Formats: sequence, structure tokens, C-alpha cells
Amino acid sequence: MGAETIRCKAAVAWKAGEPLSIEEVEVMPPQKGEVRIKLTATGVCHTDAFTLSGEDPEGVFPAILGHEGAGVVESVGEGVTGLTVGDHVIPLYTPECGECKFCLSGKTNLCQKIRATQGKGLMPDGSTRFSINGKPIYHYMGTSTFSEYTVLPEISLAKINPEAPLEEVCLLGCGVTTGMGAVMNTAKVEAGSTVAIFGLGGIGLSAIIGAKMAGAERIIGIDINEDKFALAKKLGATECINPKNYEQPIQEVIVDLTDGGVDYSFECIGNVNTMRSALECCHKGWGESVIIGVAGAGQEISTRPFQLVTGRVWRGTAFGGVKGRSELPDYVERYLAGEFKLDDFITHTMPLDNINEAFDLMHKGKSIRSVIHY
Ligand code: NAD
Ligand code: AHE
Ligand code: ZN
Ligand code: ZN
Repeated sequence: MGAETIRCKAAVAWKAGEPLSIEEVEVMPPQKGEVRIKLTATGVCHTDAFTLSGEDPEGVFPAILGHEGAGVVESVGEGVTGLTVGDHVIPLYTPECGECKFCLSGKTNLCQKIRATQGKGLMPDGSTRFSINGKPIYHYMGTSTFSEYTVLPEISLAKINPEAPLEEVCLLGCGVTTGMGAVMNTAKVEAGSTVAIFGLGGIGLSAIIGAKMAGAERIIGIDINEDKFALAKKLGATECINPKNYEQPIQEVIVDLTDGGVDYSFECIGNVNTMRSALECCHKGWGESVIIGVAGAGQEISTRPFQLVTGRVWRGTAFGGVKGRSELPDYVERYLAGEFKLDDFITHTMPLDNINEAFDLMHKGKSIRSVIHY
């Protein structure tokens, strides 16, 4: 397509533990099989903060973080057949090549075609498309949405209905799809179930929406920040509890409240202690607990194996088990059809220049999602 290098604004993470820095970056044209997009909006997810903190074993610096975006195709590289300039897209940190062992298994959404290079902050050919004065800047989760322009492999983009507002459906690039998908796709919660949701941020609240859509009868929200309870109840939680208000471990409280435990629990925090609580509040014989939260380097989960011997199931999920290219466009359609709302999640909006505010609000527990508007 004869595209040129673009100079644009991006938020660069130079070092772990330091605020992002707004810089002018060079964004190379898309190479073979790649697409360059202009971002319209991006959400800020807790995983961005996790990697910036230095806790992510795969965190490389300097990098452009961000993985919850939406935008428009600006140019396409050689051999790109499924996308064209002007298409509306959502970047996928879990791509879908359709031909690797994982894609063909029918058992997982974890396409591995480019996973090795993606985890090193590189494009599939082992190089980067971002630089500052010629110094390479790493990609992040294959998406790097904290930039006005970014380059992705074609297999890392879902083409969506152009009528969808990109400032809202960007949340389907991670948080909302992850929470809803974990409930409906990974756990397959049935109508009438009792469900416990640990952590009432963007992910936990989306899990509540999923549980309500699945017809769960009882939805128990758990958080140490009671400011999160009102929205949780509005979205479908039937009760909310704060572990700090009890002397007993919270799993015992939940077992007592539910005549032996819940049918399903979801850990949406990233804390190995609450992961244990989430498993142990499940009902003997059949309760299933799904880990969604991401825990730091070196951390491990534990429980008595007897918990599993007696029928509880421990599992995990990435991106809600959703296959991005074939299934995400349908989430957008369901949103457009009014099956669920996204505006409740967007507590703050701001320009890229103020992105560090989004991290401050998250750490203070004041936001659900901040959305950056480009
Ligand atoms: P968030 O910061 O918006 O929400 C986390 C919530 O947990 C907050 O409301 C906080 O008050 C609560 N919390 C913290 N410690 C707690 C405790 N000890 N007990 C009870 N509640 C507690 O985060 P988020 O964006 O919703 O992300 C949640 C987790 O999910 C993070 O670990 C994130 O990295 C992970 N995540 C995983 C996937 C995936 O695909 N598996 C996708 C997105 C996010
Ligand atoms: N890089 C970390 C793990 C981070 C992680 O688990 N990421 C989730 C998505 S979080 C989105 O907010 C994920 O998709 N995991 C599957 C995968 O292949 O990365 C580590 O511990 O190394
Ligand atoms: Zn995320
Ligand atoms: Zn694949």
C-alpha cells in the first residue's frame, strides 16, 4: 500500500514502577501479514498496571502498554486479505490463526501461532515496529494500544460492525469479554445456580452481567472496597459482602450463607489467598472455581488436595475462552442489540496526555474503567 512511517504520540513505559511518559514515536508501516491501525479509544485494565509494576515475568521495557483498544485500519501489509483500510477493529491479545494445533483443537481459544514472539514484546518476525530516534520500543501483549497508531498481525484483529461506538466497545477487547466469557463460555453457568464473584472491578462486574444473563439465582459479590457494591447490585448481584467485616475466613462465611457452598466462583482479583477462598467456598461434590485474576511472578496457589478429591474443580481462563476473530464480533452485535450495557463501566474518560491519572484512579479504587480518547 506504499505506507510511510508515521510519527505520533504514545505513552511509553521506560522502566517498571515509573509513570508512563508521553513521547513522539515512529511507527513503521505494516510488514507482510500485518496491519497498522489508528486507535480511537483504549481502556486501562489492571493487567497494564500489573506489568508496569514489574510483577509480570514477561514484562519488557521500554514498551508501549495497552491491550483494551478499538480503532480503524489505516494501512495493510502485503498478503493481508481479510481486512481493508477503513475497517473497524478490536485488537486481540489472544489471536486466532485458525490453523495451529490449539485453534484446531476445538478445546481452547489460546492460539499459539505467535505466542513466543508476543511474550517477548516482538512482532512475529522478531523485530519491533515502534522506535524513538531509531531506538526500538517493545510491543505489549501484541497490541500496544497506548499509542495513536499501532501495528498488529492480521490474526490479532477482530473486524467489527462499524456502527458500534469504538469508545465503548474497546472494553470488549479485554475486561467485559473476559468476565462475561468466563461465566458463559468457561464455566457454562446454568440457570438457577449460586455464584460467588471475588473482586468487583471491571472483570468481576462483567462476570456479574454474565451470571445474570445465564439465569443465576444468587450472585454474591465479594470486595474489600464497599464503594463497588452499588454498581454490583445494579448489574445483578443479589448480595455483596466485605471479608473485613468477618472474623472467620470468607470461604466459611459463604459456605454458611449458601447451605454448603456455591455452584461456581470466579476470582477476579489476582491474589493467591482469594484464589484459595474462591475454591474453598465451592460446594462439595460439584462446585467449580475459575481463576481469572493474574498473580505476580513467583506466586503459587495452594489448598488441601482433599478439596479436589471431594469434587471441587479448579480451572482458569484467558479472555473468557473467547476466540477473537470468530466470536468477538458477535459480542459487539449483542451489545448493539441491547443485551448488555457498557457505559456503566466507564467511570472516567481522558486524553492520552493524562493516562497516569487512570492508573492513580485504579490504585485508589475510584474507577471501574478509565477510557482514553484519542
Ligand atoms: P480492578 O482493579 O478494577 O478490580 C479488582 C477489584 O478487586 C477491586 O474492586 C478491589 O477492591 C478488589 N480487591 C482487591 N483485593 C481484594 C481482596 N483481598 N478481597 C476482595 N476484593 C479485593 O481489576 P480488573 O481490571 O477488574 O482486573 C482484575 C484481575 O483480572 C487482575 O488481576 C487482572 O490482571 C486480571 N485479568 C485477567 C484476565 C484474563 O484473561 N485472565 C483479563 C483481564 C484482567
Ligand atoms: N504474562 C504473565 C501472565 C499474564 C496473563 O495471564 N495474561 C492473560 C491476559 S490478562 C488480560 O488482562 C492471558 O491472556 N494469559 C494467557 C497468555 O497466553 O498470556 C505471566 O505470568 O507470564
Ligand atoms: Zn486486560
Ligand atoms: Zn492458532
